[in-house]
Order: sequence, then C-alpha cells, then structure tokens
Amino acid sequence: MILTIFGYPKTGKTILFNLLTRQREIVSKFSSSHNELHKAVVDVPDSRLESLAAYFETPPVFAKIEYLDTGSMGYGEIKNSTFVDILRRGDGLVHIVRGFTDAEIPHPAGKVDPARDIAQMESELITVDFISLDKRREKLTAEMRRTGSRELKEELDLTLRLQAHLEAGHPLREFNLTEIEESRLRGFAFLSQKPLIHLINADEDNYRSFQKLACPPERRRTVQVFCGRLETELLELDAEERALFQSEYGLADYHYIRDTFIQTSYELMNLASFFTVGHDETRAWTICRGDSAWVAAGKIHSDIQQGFIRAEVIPWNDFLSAGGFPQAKEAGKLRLEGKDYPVQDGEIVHFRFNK
Ligand SMILES: Nc1nc2c(ncn2[C@@H]2O[C@H](COP(=O)(O)OP(=O)(O)OP(=O)(O)O)[C@@H](O)[C@H]2O)c(=O)[nH]1
Ligand SMILES: [Mg+2]
Repeated sequence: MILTIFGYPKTGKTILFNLLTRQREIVSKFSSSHNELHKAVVDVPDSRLESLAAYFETPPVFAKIEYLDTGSMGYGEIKNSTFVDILRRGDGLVHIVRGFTDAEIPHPAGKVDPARDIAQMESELITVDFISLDKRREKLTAEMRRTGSRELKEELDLTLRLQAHLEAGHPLREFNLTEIEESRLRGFAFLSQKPLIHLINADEDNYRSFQKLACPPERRRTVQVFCGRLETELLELDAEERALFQSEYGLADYHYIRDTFIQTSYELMNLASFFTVGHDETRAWTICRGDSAWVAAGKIHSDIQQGFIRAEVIPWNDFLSAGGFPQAKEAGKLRLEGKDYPVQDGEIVHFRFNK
C-alpha cells in the first residue's frame, strides 16, 4: 500500500515523513527542491502476528506501507505540479496542513488558516480531476461522432455526470458509483476519489484550538491534528522526561501521530489483515474489509486464486487458545469456507487449491 504525503510549501511534510518512517531527512526553512521525493517502506506493527510467529517459531513478516514525501507544491498550482502523477500512484493521500505559526516561514496565502487550506486543497484536487475528465469528454465526443456505440454513449454520459458533480464542488469520493462504473473508472486514478487524510501540523499552543476542526474517518476522508516539531523533540527524550514535559504543558493526553497514524489510515481506507502461518513464515496480508476468500487468495498468488478449492479459516485468538490445528478442529473452531466468504480481520486462512 502506498500513502503519498503532499501539501503546500513548508507545512511539515518531511517532519511527518521522518516521524512515520524513523528516517532523518533534512527539515529546513529553505524550500526543498521541486523534484525532491523521499520514499520509505515500513512494517505495519501487529501484535497478533507477533503472537502467532512466537507460537510457530518462524519470523513474522509484517504487512508493508510505502510512504512517499513529495516536495513543495505551489498554492493554487497543484494542477501544474510535477507531483500530480505521484499523487495518482498513492492508494491514499495525506495532506499536511500548516497550523503552526512562525514569522520566519511566510504562508503563501498570508495568514495561517487550516480550514481555508483544507477547502482550498479539496478544490484543487477537484480541479485536477475536472481537467482529466474534460480531456476524456473531448475524446469520447469525437469517437462518438465516428462510431456512436452504446458503450461509448454510456461512458460519455458517466463523464458528464462526474463533471457536473465536480463542478458543484463535490469530490468523486462522494459520488455513488455502480460496480460497472467503478470498474470503468479504475484506470484513471482520480485524485478526489482517493481516501484523504488532512493532517493539521500545529504548535503546542494552538493544538487544542485546531482540535475542533478534527473529524473521524467518514466517507473516506478525515481531519486530524498533530504537533510535528513537538513530537519530534519529545521522541528524543526518555519516557520519564517525556511524561513530565507533557503533564507540565497540559499535553498529557497528546496522541503521538507516529503511533496512531497506521490505525487511522486502515480505518479510513477500510483495510483489514489476514494471516498465513506455516513452517517457513508467519505473515500478514492486507485486504479491504468485506473482500472474499477468492480475492484474499489472489493477494498471495494468482495460482492459488485460479486453483481455489476451499479456505480453512480460524480467528487468530481462537487458534492460540485451542493450541494448534488438530485441537481447533476438534473444538469445531476451524471452518471450511468457499470462494465468496468475506474474510474477517485477524483470521488465519489456509487455502486449499489445485496446483
Ligand atoms: N513551529 C513549528 N515549526 C515547524 C513544525 N513543523 C515543521 N516546522 C518547520 O517548518 C519548516 C519546514 O518543515 P518541513 O518538514 O521541511 O516542511 P516541508 O513541508 O517538507 O517543506 P517543503 O518540502 O520544502 O515544502 C522547518 O523549518 C520546520 O522546523 C511545527 O510543528 N511547528
Ligand atoms: Mg519536504
């Protein structure tokens, strides 16, 4: 899974990237290069997987997230940015919003105002999609003149409806697509259709006031607040000093973005994990909630998917409390499921397939 960190200049994109990936890329007052792109792949921590790995005495193989940290994108200029294609590659987008005040780092729009910048960015993403759809509309209209098939007409019709939706100021995330429409659009990687996390980067003194802008994941969008610089500094202290500092500054309940971010993004993107276990490795795989056993098989290998017979399924904790497969079977906890079974978060799945 790829998450792309982006935003206007000097908002704390690289600070967040460093926090999430434990890297030490340079954070500075001077503008990063327009072509600069940092990349890092990190494990998705999972204590359930660790317990299973300890049981099987095999190394845990965690699910992975790749973070991309883009360079500056001008205010009002996202559509012209060299990074648009990199945004398209992301399975989800992480928009860093300037919340901190610093007289030495001017805001391109003058005043620091996260609510305005959130709305501005949403409208910029909408514009990028509108432009792509407009090119598509022109192409389809020309083709329609030549051939005029029913399928083309349906596509043009969908394009026009999407454009009207965008023109009214709504992101494609909020457009209800049928399954056929969704598959038609899959190749386009529209930006306003991607799950979006707005992260306000605040100072310790305005952190609380921006909390009122926060909203939990809903309709594939969420707003959260963190303190990039403070968190970076706190993580350099030992646990005792950190606790002392936090209680002195009234930040005892501050949630470290480094610890909460993955869960937030899993919730936002509706992701879940299933496990495969065995003699060589104990491994976590990422799926979307509701994905069938057949889809899950395809995450591992297309051969397993094509030869799918049945899936043996058991929740990870039922397995551990039973103390092994034969015991779980005896207790009636091990189930045999077919292709359409929706795999649940935290299940161990063993696929039976024709080789
Ligand atoms: N006061 C304060 N300053 C911050 C905070 N986060 C970042 N900064 C400062 O803002 C500057 C830019 O931080 P970066 O993380 O490099 O920001 P960026 O968005 O990656 O910058 P570009 O890649 O150049 O667009 C640095 O001088 C940071 O010290 C914060 O939470 N509070
Ligand atoms: Mg940067």
